[in-house]
Amino acid sequence: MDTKTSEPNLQLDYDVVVVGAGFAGIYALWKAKKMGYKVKGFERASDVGGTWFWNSYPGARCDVESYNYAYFFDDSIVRDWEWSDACAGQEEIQRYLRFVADRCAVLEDISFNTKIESVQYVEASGLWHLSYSNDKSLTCRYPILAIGALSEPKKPDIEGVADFMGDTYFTSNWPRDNLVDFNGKRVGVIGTGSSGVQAIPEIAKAASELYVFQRTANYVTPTRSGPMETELVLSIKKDPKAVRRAARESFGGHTPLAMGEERYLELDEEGRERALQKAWDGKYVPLAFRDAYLSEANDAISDFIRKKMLEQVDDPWTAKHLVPWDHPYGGKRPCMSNVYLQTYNFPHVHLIPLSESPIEKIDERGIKVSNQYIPLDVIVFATGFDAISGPLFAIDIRGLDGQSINEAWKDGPANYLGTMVNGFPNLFLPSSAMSPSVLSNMATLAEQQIDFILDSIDWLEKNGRPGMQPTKEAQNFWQQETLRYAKKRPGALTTKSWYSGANIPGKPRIFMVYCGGFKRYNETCYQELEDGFPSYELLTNALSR
Ligand code: N01
Repeated sequence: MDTKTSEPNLQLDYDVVVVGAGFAGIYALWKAKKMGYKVKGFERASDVGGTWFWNSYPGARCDVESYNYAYFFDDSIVRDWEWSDACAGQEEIQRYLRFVADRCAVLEDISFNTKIESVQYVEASGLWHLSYSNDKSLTCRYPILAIGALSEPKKPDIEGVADFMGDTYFTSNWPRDNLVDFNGKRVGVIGTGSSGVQAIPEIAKAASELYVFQRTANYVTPTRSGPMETELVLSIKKDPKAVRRAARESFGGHTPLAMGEERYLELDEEGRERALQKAWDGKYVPLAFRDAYLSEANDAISDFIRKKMLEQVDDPWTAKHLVPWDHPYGGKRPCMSNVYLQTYNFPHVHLIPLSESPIEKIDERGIKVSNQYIPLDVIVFATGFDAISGPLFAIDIRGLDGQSINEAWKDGPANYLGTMVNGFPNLFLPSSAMSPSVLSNMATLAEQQIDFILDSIDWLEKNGRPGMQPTKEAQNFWQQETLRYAKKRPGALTTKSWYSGANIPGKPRIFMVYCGGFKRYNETCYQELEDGFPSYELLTNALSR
């Protein structure tokens, strides 16, 4: 279809189309409907859940506390749901999302098992044209692509993957039947990020031999998983709105479990060690000091965690290789587990550090690393995602003049406030680049961004404006802001991480997460709204811009 000029009289099918039925998508459908818009949802999976649908590998669990990692827009939902664990597992979170979708009566609005293939702006009519299921399509004025930041698995980039004759699994797309049987098998796991760290101890319970292929070691601190504190639960249920307000006023989109009361710079060596040990015992070691954001404080935290990690592994060679010496704490996404490091104390679990013995290739029967050949029955890829921009690139998205999002972002993501892109009027992108996204509580972010997006749509409708897009100047400013705060975050610009696209060969290296804090982000969004969107171009009619 000619996106530029054709179809001036395109029929409007829906006001709002929401793609994706995870945290953001479910809330968007409910809220848009409640505001009186005609809505439609699409989900490529067979059920709601998003991330929590696909990543059903053994051991999958959230390491943000459940009482924070939840919706707060409806008091009765908060009061009627009981979490069984302070950090709920995948199955429970997916069940929770189904419960919410059901309660909000949005299931009937969603077409499941339906992948949106293209999203194209039709300038002549000022509408978006979405196509799916090969030959079906519809139009809307406001597409909301709630497709998540970690939903496009990284494609295997190891020679010979397709030759392997044994079973292969991806943590990011685990079989729904749960019939994966590792019993008595020789298993290889590639990848030691959050998914690998959670799956490895579970796989080790059944496998006869387990080989872990580790390219980069990660920080691993104790998980906060365990029983919910009754008093905390009662206080949350008493006033959910207060929790919601507090989360938006916080730095990370949630209330931290605890935080050190003293400042690193004001303590002597002994005081620092005491504060670190207290924080370790209380499971808040990243926030051991009030000024933990300082690089000196972060260095002390990193060293302390390294020391604690070394203590948990019996074999000194394995211990040394499991510890991240190459980057500071927080440079990559840290992991949490009480059992991961100890797993290497079992005689059948072997660490293969790829820094010393890189993978040469995979063949029919196993993996060849530089100094040995390892025969395997099963390979598990815990190799992560083409994060943040990858999910958008997997859809053919075209804006003004038929420009694709891939072209617009060929040098890295450019947007304003993480939600809108110049050249793509009325297209909304929650949980995308340059929002607090993965460095905040994604559940809080989902509610905040959908509120802001729908309030913006409502503003357009009430002011008789057919559309908006951020100016290029606003985008440049936001890129600079994102960079300015990234510079302050220890390790952000010096560590190879998926935060900056370094895990995908050829991807531009841009730090893609806004780390100025949730409060500042929320305030900046709502200041725009209050001031009538000064950083945006407001369309006067469908054709003018
Ligand atoms: O993915 P990752 P993930 N050869 O990219 C390695 C969230 N999450 O699925 O670090 C060899 O972190 C790669 O090595 P390197 C969370 O935000 C949350 O584990 O690139 N190795 C790395 O070790 C998390 O950060 C939760 O050198 C290769 C691993 O594979 C995000 O999802 C649970 C390789 C990928 O780690 C992604 O986590 C799970 C290759 N060719 C996930 N390619 C919780 O809330 C990649 N690797 C607990």
